[in-house]
Amino acid sequence: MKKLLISFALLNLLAYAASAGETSSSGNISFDQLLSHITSAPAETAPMPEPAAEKAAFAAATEGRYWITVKAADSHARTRLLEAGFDIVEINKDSVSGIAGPELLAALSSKSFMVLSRVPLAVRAKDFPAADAAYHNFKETVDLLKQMAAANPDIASLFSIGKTTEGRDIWCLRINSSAKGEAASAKPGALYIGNHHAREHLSNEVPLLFAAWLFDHKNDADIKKYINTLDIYIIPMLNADGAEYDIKTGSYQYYRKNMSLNADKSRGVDLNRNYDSWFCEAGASTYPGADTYCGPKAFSEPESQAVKKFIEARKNLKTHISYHSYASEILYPWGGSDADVPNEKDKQVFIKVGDEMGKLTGYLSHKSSEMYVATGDSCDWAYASGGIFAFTFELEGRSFYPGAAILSSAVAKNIKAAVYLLSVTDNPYKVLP
Ligand code: 0X9
Ligand code: ZN
Repeated sequence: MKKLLISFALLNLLAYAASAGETSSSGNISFDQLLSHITSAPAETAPMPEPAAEKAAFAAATEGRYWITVKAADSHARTRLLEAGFDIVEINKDSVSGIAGPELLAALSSKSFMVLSRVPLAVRAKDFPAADAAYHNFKETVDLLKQMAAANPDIASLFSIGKTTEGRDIWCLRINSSAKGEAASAKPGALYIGNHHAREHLSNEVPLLFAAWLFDHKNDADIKKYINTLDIYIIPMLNADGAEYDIKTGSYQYYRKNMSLNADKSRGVDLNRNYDSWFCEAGASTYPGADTYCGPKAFSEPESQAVKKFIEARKNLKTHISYHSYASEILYPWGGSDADVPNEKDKQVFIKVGDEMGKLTGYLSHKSSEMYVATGDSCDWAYASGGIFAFTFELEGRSFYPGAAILSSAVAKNIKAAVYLLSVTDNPYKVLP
């Protein structure tokens, strides 16, 4: 129902914009129009009262699951918790919080972790904002990508980098004034990926709306220069299967992983534990049912395989952001080891570029492993294998489902950081004194 209403609202918006002559000269729906659609919350997109069937589905999905807080004094304790299969969602001074079902609760207690509090998930969920129709599901994401590519044929192209577990295309929007599609380019490249994790829907919106903003601003002097001299790739929804599963019933499922069927018939591999960087050595679980399950082997998953092939085929890539949520943090390698990256110049670039993007977003920039050591993450692999200056952005919010009201400010500040990354992509070492 919601999806129909969104399409209707967007059609109305487009019709209005066209009649008022407000579409950009290219005929593209503009970034401002997308944002005003989000912020004005027209009557058609107002949340519908939850029907009984949806309430029942939500109750079933959350039954026996709790929002728990567990004592954990430092990053090492946090790593042990990840290894027990606990997906850390929030980090507090001496504790962490996240979601646990009965099996995990039993495992935590057998390993002597101290559970400080537990709140049934359904109770907590009632606090979440419901007016999220402005977020883009898979079809809406693909439609918008196609529309942007079609409206900007001189600088944009769209292609699939592979299929997900369930056979959806993993779409990549490329912005480059000369090379199109999968053609090689010698221009320095920047890569933005969203939605490794299913329920982190804001991490699709940020790169998607960044693309819309770039097209809107393609004639600004600095943006024009980046479009003419760089090779820009935006893959907003890597884990489309998981993202769709998370919203399928109309009620959020708190789902993190992809949709692989595991050997024990459980669902899903944590894609951000499946890359070949100290695979499954720390901060990941070998138990298939766990939220931090690393998979049977590195790159066992079609989604991480697609990213591997994509990056390995493009030696021109210099910079990268992988979007996640939520912590308001910018993280750089290593994440799989307490050590700093061994190359001192690279380390200084990570610190400087991270700090600059931190100033633009208000996020805290620091080494990934200071949050917790977790191996197999995409940015460690991208840096180790391709020398790419790869940053994990933990976007803002106070939950995985922060509501539509957060979109305009989160997107605006992250556009600044994403543009800053473009400004150093020609030569990231130029930030050094
Ligand atoms: O655990 C993750 O994959 C990321 N956090 S999230 O809540 N989005 O799941 C953080 C990845 C940071 N990388 C490491 N610490 N290795
Ligand atoms: Zn994530």
